[in-house]
Amino acid sequence: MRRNLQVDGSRLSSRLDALGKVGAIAGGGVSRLALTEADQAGRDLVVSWMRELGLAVSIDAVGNVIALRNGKDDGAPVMMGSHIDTVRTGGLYDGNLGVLAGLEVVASLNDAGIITRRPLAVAFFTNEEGSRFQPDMFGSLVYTGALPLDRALATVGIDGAVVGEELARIGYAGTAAVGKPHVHAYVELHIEQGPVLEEGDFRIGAVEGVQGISWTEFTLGGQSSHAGATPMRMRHDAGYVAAEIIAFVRRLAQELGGNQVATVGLLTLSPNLINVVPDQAVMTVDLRNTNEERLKEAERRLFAFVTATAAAEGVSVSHRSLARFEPVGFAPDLIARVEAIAREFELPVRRLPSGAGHDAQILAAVCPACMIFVPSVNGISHNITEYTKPDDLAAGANVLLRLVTELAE
Ligand code: HGY
Ligand code: MN
Ligand code: MN
Repeated sequence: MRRNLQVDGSRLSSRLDALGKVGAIAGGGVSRLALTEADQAGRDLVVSWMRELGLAVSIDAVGNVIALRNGKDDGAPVMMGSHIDTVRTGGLYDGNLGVLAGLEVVASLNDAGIITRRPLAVAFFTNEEGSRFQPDMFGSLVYTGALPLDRALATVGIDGAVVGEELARIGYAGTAAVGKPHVHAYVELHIEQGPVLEEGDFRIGAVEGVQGISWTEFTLGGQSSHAGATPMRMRHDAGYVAAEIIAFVRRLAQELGGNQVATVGLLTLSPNLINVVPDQAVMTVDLRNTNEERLKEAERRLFAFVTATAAAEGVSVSHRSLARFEPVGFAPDLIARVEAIAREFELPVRRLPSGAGHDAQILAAVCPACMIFVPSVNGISHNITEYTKPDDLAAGANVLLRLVTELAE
């Protein structure tokens, strides 16, 4: 294998820019929520590139797309992948980099006339973000058998859409089987989405694993009443309880410290009118920690606070878990290889945990898996100003190329 093989960074950047035009929103960002028309258009574009590169494309029953490059031998492929669905205020790189860098690795090997011993695969998994349909890492959970297909297809989104119907509508209700993963090893290149690499002037992150994730939806039931005529002593104000919870989760993260983070990202009041005391609030709480025991402590404190605050206001509470993942560690030998390859390429590298969830944490249950991070400028992501420098995109893709070709021999 030619050890000095490099990717074509400008070809990678031009594909990222082209995909970034699909579902483009004002200000330079992207909105391609899972299984929307914009997601369909993004899928169609990436599948066309996969076919242009001579890959055999398969679509499974939950819309995961896996493109295969034959090796000299048969057997399980070395897989590169990520996702191409985005949040509503998405950027050009979250997920897209891992998929398009996989295609760039294939294109570079094609240009060099190199056939690896093991087959290679480039995948994008359905609905990694989990914004429209929960849980996140949805497609890779089904692919690995961790989420039953029938439950996945019946999942109802925040807009009332049903996964199975949306897959059929956009033409990605595939026939390839799910729950039978066939992967020798999985490598995901991804932007860090936080400030750690940039703050330390590192160019590559050798990701140790992914922190635990706890997503809960609370439905608070109060009593609508007149904003002017109802004395404060008579109120059962669901909006007030929601506001107390929002302030509490910030304090909770500060009190627990360390890696603890806490977010209320979704809040819907009804009837949501200026002169009516809200009778219902639906809200989500996202808690994360690298330490499972601390994450459980955070959940315990949250539920105790919600119960007491709602009871004091005479407001009812119901809740449902939308996602729950324990922290995951990646394959130690692969983490070490990411670090060593970066050093060989004279790229400043450090180990770090991932703050965001990724498909790699799900694949890690069925094969050796790892991630390569590249810096996010200003540590910003899930924001239309998300940016990673072209040289860093290429550097990450070169580390991916080297590691994947090693694993494929
Ligand atoms: O929420 C996450 O960590 C990922 O963006 N799905
Ligand atoms: Mn992502
Ligand atoms: Mn994301």
